[in-house]
Amino acid sequence: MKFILQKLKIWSNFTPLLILIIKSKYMSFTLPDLTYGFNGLEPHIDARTMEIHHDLHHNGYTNNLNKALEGTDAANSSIEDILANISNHSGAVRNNGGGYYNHCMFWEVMSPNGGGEPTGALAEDITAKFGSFEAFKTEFSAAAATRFGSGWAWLIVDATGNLAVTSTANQDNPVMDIAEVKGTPILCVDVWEHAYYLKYQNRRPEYLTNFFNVINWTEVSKRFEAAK
Ligand code: MN3
Repeated sequence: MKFILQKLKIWSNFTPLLILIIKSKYMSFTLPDLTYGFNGLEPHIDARTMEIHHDLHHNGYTNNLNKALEGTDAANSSIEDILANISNHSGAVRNNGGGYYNHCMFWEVMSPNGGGEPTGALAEDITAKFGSFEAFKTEFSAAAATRFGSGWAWLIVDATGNLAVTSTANQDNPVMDIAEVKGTPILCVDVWEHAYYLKYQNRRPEYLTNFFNVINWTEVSKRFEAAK
């Protein structure tokens, strides 16, 4: 009996720790694995850039987001909910929450089998909105090329169901309540120098031309259908 009581006492001492471990397991964001190898997007995006970008940069945003949310009411929220109310959060949540979300999407809208042009309803909407796929490509690339400093370019579905091209600074995105142009992003490109500098140095437009060779239009179409 004494032995059992002792055992119970030992476990009860650990209870707060166990709760903390369980909580941290359930209430934290995790770095997603890439569904292709670091070299999967070669020669358009080089393996070393992908490795550093995913394992160091995206991992950093993920860990820092979890740290920034620790002990707050939002620790249990979805990333979309956090971003939609970002004006109520700290700068650390804004930067790292954006960084977390944006990169999760970025990996998915690229593929080793990517490139070409979209088909179906998305292709029709792009032509209706921009005039042609080429005209869309020009507008999207210009938004990405002219974003001063670090940021992202986006193709979004806005509140009225229309496509729009936009860009944001730093790790901001169109999901955030503070965004100048809000909507549901269906395609994004990272124009931080860490996304292209090893291979392209200061030649951002060349990186953007090559980005079009890896766009996963199947995934973009899926996001388009869900957002409509
Ligand atoms: Mn990045």
